[in-house]
Amino acid sequence: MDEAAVEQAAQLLASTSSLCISTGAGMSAESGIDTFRDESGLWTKVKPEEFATPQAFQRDPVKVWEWYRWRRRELAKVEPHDGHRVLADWEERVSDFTLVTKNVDGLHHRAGSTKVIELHGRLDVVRCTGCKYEVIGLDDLGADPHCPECSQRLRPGVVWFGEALPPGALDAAFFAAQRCDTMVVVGTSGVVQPAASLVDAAKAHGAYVIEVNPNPTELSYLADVCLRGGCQRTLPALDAAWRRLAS
Ligand code: BV8
Repeated sequence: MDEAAVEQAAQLLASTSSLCISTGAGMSAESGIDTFRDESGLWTKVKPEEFATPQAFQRDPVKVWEWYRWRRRELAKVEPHDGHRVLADWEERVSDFTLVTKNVDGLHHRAGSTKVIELHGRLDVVRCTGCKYEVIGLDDLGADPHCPECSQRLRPGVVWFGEALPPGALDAAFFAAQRCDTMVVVGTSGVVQPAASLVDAAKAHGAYVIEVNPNPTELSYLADVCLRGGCQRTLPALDAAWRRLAS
């Protein structure tokens, strides 16, 4: 790991008074959850237009549900890692702290984070397509679950491509991005919109940007510091460097 880059990033954190974190699928890779666009990512195995759009669900709800049923089963086996726990600790380190995630795995909450904005919903939420009924948790709901209240089909509580993000969440995320003085972007390729534009919004008003990602991304050009490593080790190393400066 590039010690000088870690030190430089720690200097930025030591002087932040408004910190915004933006995480993507790479945040959970080392917990054992596939990312989407890495060489072994989900989109190399299935096509998003066949599994992650309202049209796909309309076309073949049982096929789409089966894919989410499999992802929910996999999610039930994994735990947050030290990188998730570091971000949970940082809530106490900075009074104005926001964690925005595109992840649907709930691992930030399980690691103890409370100030979380979830832009794309949750895999452990299943909701009715016909009424307000919803089920929380990862229990197996069978091959083609229907609502016990109105008998309509149930669907995953996630935001599909072509669906609007939860309006309150998106506004709150941009509000945090536009007021932070430092943004740490962890484990995202920066492809999916409008979430990816949060970094532009932060940069546009002069925030420092730290990228934590083993690979260069579409957002790297906006970063003041790039920490090229997996977040399970990089975030604890950054945390330790920050604590040394603060002591
Ligand atoms: C919207 C939930 C408008 C579901 C997800 C045509 C029609 C309609 C919309 C569009 C269109 N063209 C473009 C769009 C916009 C579209 C979009 O962005 N498309 C992209 C593909 C170009 N966006 C949308 O459709 C959004 N909605 O625009 O609505 C609207 C407005 C009003 C009314 C109606 C409509 C909705 C987007 C949400 C889609 N849902 N997920 C599910 O999970 O099944 S997206 C899903 O993919 C994730 O949530 C996440 O956001 C995204 C994956 O991105 P990343 O998190 O960045 O992950 P990725 O695999 O790409 O990268 C992983 C990174 O981690 C890599 O860089 C890797 O190097 C790094 N990494 C790996 N290991 C580690 C690591 N980093 C650190 N440590 C490690 N160990």
